[in-house]
Amino acid sequence: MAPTPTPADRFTFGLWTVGWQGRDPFGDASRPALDPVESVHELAARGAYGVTFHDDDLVPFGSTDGDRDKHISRFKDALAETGMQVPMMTTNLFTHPVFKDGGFTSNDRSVRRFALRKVARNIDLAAELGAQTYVFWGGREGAEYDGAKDVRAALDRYREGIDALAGYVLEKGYDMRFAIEPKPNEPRGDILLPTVGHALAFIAELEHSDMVGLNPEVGHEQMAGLNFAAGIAQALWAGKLFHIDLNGQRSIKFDQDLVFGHGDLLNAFFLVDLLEHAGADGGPTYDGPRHFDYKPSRTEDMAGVWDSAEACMSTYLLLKERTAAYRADPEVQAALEASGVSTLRRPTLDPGESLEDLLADRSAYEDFDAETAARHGFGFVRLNQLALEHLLGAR
Ligand code: GLT
Ligand code: MN
Ligand code: MN
Repeated sequence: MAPTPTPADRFTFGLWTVGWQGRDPFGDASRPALDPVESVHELAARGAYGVTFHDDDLVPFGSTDGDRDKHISRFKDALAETGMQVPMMTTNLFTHPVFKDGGFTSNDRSVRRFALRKVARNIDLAAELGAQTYVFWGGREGAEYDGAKDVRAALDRYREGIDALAGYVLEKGYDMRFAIEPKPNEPRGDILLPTVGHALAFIAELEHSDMVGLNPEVGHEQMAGLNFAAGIAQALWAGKLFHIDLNGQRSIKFDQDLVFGHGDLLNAFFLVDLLEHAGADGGPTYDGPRHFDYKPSRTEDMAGVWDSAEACMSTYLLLKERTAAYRADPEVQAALEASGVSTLRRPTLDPGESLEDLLADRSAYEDFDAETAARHGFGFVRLNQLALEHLLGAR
């Protein structure tokens, strides 16, 4: 039996996820438009904690101020009726053709200025709704042709944009941090800040780098052939995991945005283990919302949309249970010990030991028997099989 989600699990969904109508480069919409108010009610009924959205998900691009107010006010009513939260918001800088060459990094300066205004306006709304994380996914910030974009200038403009907006948040006194979402490609041929690593390096160059972190997405790292759980571990290590986009992806291909776990399931198992049980005290390492950024497959009707939202949450909870059982299993603990996993936490040098001391330690080099040390196996395969057996419910 799959566990039942509750708001305490802090599951959130983008309005654009369940609201995706199934339009793709080859086909028209396969589902009707979904009213954001209905999404709030349907997700609340299923135990979600909140929703997230782009400005244009709630207020269609080009709406009058009067219409904008109406959209916002009935959405607020839905939040009040259901108790749903809005912990994260973001900006659509990719759908309207004005952003065809990007927002912050468009070669057209007037577009860059318009983009900054569009973000600032929505940051005000985000603050009003209590969103503490503001995401920047630069899907159109990139190019198809190497000669078409001066990448160094584009990075300057990207930094200028984030610095200016971070300064705005600080000046306004909003309780808000920024989270950059990397993606290697699609819709652009190549996107700037393609991976967690690139984004971390970029953040280090920012004026207000302490208030800027990451919103990594499972599928986006996997599109680049990278290990998502390992990337998340590095983001945590750097103190930069501000938010997360959970979904599924099967190998290096177009962005599939499948249900969480419907891709590399074993990596999802270790991701949940990392998020939930890898803190110093055996508790969570990440305390933000568990946010699903997936697309209900185009083959599904509305019943299938809600089934897929439930699937994301129950997969997460099942993995949480399975990883807890894995950690509690004495055989796993013995295997972890035998594999030296916990020993890696021990510093390589003794307290107070200098490199000079190490150079003087004959046991570390002159008398070290590399042949003997090379002979023992680490038992990683057995450890992985134990994880798989827990994952399959065989233990
Ligand atoms: C878009 C993208 C997602 C981002 C969203 C935030 S929008 O659907 O594919 O990965 O998280 O802008
Ligand atoms: Mn995606
Ligand atoms: Mn995403």
